Amino acid sequence: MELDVIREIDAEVAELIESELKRQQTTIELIASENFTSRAVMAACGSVLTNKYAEGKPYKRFYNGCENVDKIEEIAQMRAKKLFNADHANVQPHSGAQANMAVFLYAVKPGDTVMGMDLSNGGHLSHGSPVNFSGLYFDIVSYGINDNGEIDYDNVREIALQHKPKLIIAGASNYSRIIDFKRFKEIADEVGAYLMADIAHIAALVATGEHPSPFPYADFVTTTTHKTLRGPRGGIIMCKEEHALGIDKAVFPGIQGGPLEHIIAGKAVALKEALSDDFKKYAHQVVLNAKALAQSLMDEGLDIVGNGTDNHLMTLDLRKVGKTGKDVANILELVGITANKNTVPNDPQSPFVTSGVRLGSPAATTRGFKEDDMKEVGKIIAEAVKISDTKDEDKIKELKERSLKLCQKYPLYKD
Ligand code: DSN
Repeated sequence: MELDVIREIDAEVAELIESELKRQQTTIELIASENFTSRAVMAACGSVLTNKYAEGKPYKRFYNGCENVDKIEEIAQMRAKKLFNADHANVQPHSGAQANMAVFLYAVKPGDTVMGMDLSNGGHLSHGSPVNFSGLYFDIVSYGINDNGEIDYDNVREIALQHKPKLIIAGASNYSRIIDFKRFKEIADEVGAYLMADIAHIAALVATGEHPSPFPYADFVTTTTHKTLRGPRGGIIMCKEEHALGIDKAVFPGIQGGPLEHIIAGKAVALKEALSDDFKKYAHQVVLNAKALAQSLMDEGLDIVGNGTDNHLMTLDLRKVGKTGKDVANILELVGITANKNTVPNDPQSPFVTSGVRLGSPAATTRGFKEDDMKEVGKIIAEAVKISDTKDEDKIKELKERSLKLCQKYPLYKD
């Protein structure tokens, strides 16, 4: 229906959207940061709210005519606070990186020392990468993970004691173990640092009790809304009441102008969904499915960093089989599985090649996949790894049919 409306004006773009829909319907999505949001969320994002300017906060705007978006934004704030048990929520950040940037603007000054997880160890660009604002304007010290894929908290403490950061970031884009926020808080307190938890990846698990909450330990909690949380692309900052005013100012006018009220409406709808019992079951299944996939891959003789996972993701370590992440991610695409290459601890390959592939269960779980399906996915991946050099066409065809069969078992965006 929406496509017909677009097609009337722009057949070229309509065709590409249709083709993307088909790609999503017919491939197994294992990118750990992706998900399939509901039609209700998409409808909110595609609504008339896109027409409205609303700089400022609900009921304190710089534009008139905000009576509806005020209420919508307030609902989104209330739901975020309820879901995460937070004192304060700002739902305006356009993305997770923007949310992190606003915390930096509020909590530290250019040149101050900030400590985060190294990007190649599973951190995030906005946690101090030299090519990101965080690394360009702040003095960054990084911690990593050990060979078992775990944060070494004694080492984090040593680094913190040595460098006395003003802000410590606990959170990751590729970490498969439970994060000990209490331990991070003890370290932050010892050196007088603020603690920011970036729960972008594990948001749904935190919201449903599948992962311990960063509250009451963190001063600031940032998240995206589109990963495990299954909402529209965007960010949220939550914080203790004492920081509320400063964080709001950092978002606007600090780093953003007009909030995207259509996306905020999408966030409100997604947060309502996330408060449901069904979502609790979903988050639990996400973890069961990730564990089942990790086990299946290990049963097939492949290595997983840390020999398993406690959350929604894992990293396939290809060093033992002499393959690269780049080649394996590419062959997976040919057999109908989407994933991304990723470094493993002490990776001998460059970040453009890597020795690993990150795999996640959130999107497949939304489709309806259960443990047995993930077991079959593991088997398909293991077969694909074997042919990543030869690209045996018959085998590719066979594996692609097996992937498609799973997708057809769980139709997406059909009704
Ligand atoms: N790009 C996201 C991820 O894939 O984890 C992080 O922002």
